[in-house]
Amino acid sequence: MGFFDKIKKLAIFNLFSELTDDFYDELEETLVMADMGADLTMEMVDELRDRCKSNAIRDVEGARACMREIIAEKLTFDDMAVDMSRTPAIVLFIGVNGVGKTTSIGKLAAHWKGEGKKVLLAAGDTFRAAAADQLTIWSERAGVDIIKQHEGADPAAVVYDALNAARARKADVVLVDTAGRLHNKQNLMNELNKISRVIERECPNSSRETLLVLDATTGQNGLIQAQEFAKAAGITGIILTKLDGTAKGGIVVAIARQLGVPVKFVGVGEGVDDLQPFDPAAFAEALL
Ligand SMILES: Nc1nc2c(ncn2[C@@H]2O[C@H](COP(=O)(O)OP(=O)(O)OP(=O)(O)O)[C@@H](O)[C@H]2O)c(=O)[nH]1
Ligand SMILES: [Mg+2]
Repeated sequence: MGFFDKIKKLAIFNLFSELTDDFYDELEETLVMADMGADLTMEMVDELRDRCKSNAIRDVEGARACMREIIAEKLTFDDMAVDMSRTPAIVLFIGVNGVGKTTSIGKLAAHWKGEGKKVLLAAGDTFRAAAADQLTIWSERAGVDIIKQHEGADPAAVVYDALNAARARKADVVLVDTAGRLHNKQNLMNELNKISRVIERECPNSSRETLLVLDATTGQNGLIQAQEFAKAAGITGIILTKLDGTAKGGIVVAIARQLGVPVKFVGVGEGVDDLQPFDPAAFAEALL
């Protein structure tokens, strides 16, 4: 079983034998149903028609290969990997409530630890005591250190502590958890800015990423929210979780396209191995 086997294939290419108008109509409908969004669907189907015409492709298998290329192209950016060139690299995880921030940090901590990196977790969600407890369980599971404070502490102060610890312990990467928040809550957005300022001040030479965590099952609505969020906080990549819970893998393409930043990881389950670096070509192949 490959990692993307939990994503439902779009069967359209098995239903037709010729590239008729019916085929293209059905393809459009299938892509919209898969959460690609109407605009992106039109754009891609037009591209497919053009490419099939200019390359004299007349069979469905040829069109399938062509469509895979188109999808993979839309998902490929220069900076697919998390930048860890300047240590301690700092990765901030943000997003609305319950999308999978803490779980993704736990999975990534295990993943990077497994690669031999020294990982440190920062429990920047001080909103509930349970949040730090949850992250602590993940830190124990992954065998990595965690820096935390009491409930209600200033998240920026936790991050400050974590960065000092990271320098002292020569950590390769610090993963910063934050409380779930809505993009339109200005005070909570200011809190993220404060965290960013602390990072900038304490570790001006570090590699930095801000990853927006999105729940794939919220589909097109989540996309609109995410756009606002990205505007308010600034993001360098996306983690798309819960792709196992939806038959609508097209949301991956729509999000990367509309936010203009790469999907860097996808989650397909609650287990420690259910998060992986995102591979556009493998994904396109799984989808079609
Ligand atoms: N099926 C599935 N469940 C996931 C995935 N990622 C996270 N979850 C589950 O989603 C729920 C919420 O995950 P959390 O990591 O606590 O989410 P969060 O964004 O930290 O939530 P808050 O801190 O409350 O904002 C948990 O039950 C996770 O196990 C995924 O890729 N697939
Ligand atoms: Mg959390």
